[in-house]
Amino acid sequence: MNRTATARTERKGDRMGRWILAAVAMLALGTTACGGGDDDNPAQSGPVASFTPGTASSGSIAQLAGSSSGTTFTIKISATDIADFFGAAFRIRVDPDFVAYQGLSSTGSFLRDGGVTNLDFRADATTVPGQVIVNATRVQNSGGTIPGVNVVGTRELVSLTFRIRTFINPTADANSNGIPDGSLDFIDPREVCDSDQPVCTPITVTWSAGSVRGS
Ligand SMILES: [Ca+2]
Repeated sequence: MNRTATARTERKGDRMGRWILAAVAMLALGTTACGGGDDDNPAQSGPVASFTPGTASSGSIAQLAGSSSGTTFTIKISATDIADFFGAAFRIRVDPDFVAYQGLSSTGSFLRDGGVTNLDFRADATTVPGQVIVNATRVQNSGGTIPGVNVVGTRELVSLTFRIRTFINPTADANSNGIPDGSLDFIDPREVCDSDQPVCTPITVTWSAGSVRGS
């Protein structure tokens, strides 16, 4: 170590000493050196989404948990013990100030069973602000030979991804618009159809929605 470097080290040591004294003084005063505790870790500074699922009882369509990362979360729209399931149409209402729709995935849908490709998966979140209008159905051919699916146990119909815009208390209505801020309620029109032709017979199901917290 040459003389210059030694001198620099000594000066650095002086600065460290002063910094420690300053820190001790702040502790003594009950203050903190960094007011935004997460400044050095942006990944932890924003809200994180936490989804609470619905209940997948027999004869239900329920929102179950998929993956989640930061503000983004995916819910699995799942059917449980429903015979001759041909298709479903429903809406999910969100509070648009708090929750934004991101996309639909049908990759894991039971409607694809048996290699059926006559399918129609759609989600429209722009026609009615705050409503995600979902269609997930097989499409019958002219011969009426495409069957419904006997759903045994709990299986995925589609996955929907959302993100939260801010911190959310799911049961609060902070913006006073009459919609709980973290709700993901199923709303009408909503229907599950069997494979009857030319007009399907509606299947009565229970609808079980979840909600999201941002904290
Ligand atoms: Ca609200």
